[in-house]
Amino acid sequence: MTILVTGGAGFIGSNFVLDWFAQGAGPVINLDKLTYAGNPANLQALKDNPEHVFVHGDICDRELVRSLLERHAPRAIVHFAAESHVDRSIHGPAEFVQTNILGTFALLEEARIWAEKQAPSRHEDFRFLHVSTDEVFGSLGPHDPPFKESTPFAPNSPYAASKAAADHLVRAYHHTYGLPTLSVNCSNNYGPYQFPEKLIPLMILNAITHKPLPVYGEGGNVRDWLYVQDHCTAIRRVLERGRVGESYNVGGYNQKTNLEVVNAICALLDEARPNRKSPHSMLISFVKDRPGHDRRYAMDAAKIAIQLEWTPSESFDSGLRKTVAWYLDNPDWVAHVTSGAYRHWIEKNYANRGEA
Ligand code: NAD
Ligand code: TDX
Repeated sequence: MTILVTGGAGFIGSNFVLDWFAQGAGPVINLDKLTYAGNPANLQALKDNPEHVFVHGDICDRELVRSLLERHAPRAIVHFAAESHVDRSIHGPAEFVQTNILGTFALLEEARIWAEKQAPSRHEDFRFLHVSTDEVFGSLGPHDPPFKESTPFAPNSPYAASKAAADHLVRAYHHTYGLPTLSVNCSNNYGPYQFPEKLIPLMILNAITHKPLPVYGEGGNVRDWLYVQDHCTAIRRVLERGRVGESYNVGGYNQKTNLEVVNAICALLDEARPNRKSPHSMLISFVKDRPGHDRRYAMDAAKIAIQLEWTPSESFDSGLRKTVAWYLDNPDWVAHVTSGAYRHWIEKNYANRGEA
């Protein structure tokens, strides 16, 4: 049966849709506004697949969402669509409130109204799955235990606050209206098709073009890296077997400082694209820190491991090797996403950072 995916032309959404078809899991209606982060080229492999229906539109457009639900009667909504970059939320939070909070509200309302009109068994089988983030839990100190599902929310950036608000709405729609919801809070994803505003693709692409590698602060902030394919497997598992009304933390068990990540990328590029004059790590440049920069994220993913038997299968070394290879092997994709508006963003975010 059909599912409705939102944001399926973005990084995680497109990996999810490609993976969904690779599993032969059924038709997908893919609703995406194609913001700067949405890229139809990510879905090129599906261009002749009649089971993939791409709809260019906004999740805030309630009439459009209503018509898609009525026409396609999906068994689930898998909701990825969001403004997703913390630095952009610092420069301009309004879009984050609009899409992440009001857009999620629009989807929840239309899903609730539609689901309530279905036969009881159909209503019971329907799922609304929200893809959220570890950032809703705030920042950890070096010796704090990882975030659990029960950790209180303490979002610090406008992005994190908007995702936390969306999580709260999802929870309320289950509690108040009985909408069969599920939430996944995951750590930093990396892998193919990630827009190069995020740490890993930015560093790969800057390094191969011999540009400085801008590490915020002293590079000691820690993230828990999750290979995107593992995240897609976790989402499928939660959709199939997750307990309605609950949330699941998903992490990669790969806590690394940013400097460790950047050095690992440089070492892989020294192998793949040796530079006779100097190692790639010579390009590292410590720049002014992100305001309110969360120090550390780490996920306790025991609940999904015990209840749903999911654990990640990629190690950081193998996942990073695949990721670097993908960016080196796809120069056309890279050329397309790094033109025009991307250059404006790089100028805006990095021009006044100087050295730390
Ligand atoms: P992304 O920025 O790469 O893609 C977002 C997609 O949503 C784009 O295709 C964009 O066009 C679309 N979109 C934006 N606004 C829309 C709107 N109003 N209507 C319809 N489509 C719209 O994001 P991503 O990294 O793939 O993240 C996907 C989801 O996962 C987000 O909800 C994000 O908060 C969450 N998440 C991401 C990470 C990560 O490391 N990337 C980690 C945890 C959670
Ligand atoms: O140029 C940079 N230099 C740098 O040091 C960039 C872009 C980032 N960083 C640091 C900031 C973070 O400590 O690297 C770390 C990772 O940064 P991002 O890739 O921007 O990710 P982060 O802020 O951790 O948020 C990500 O994980 C949670 C995603 O972007 C979110 O969508 C997700 O919810």
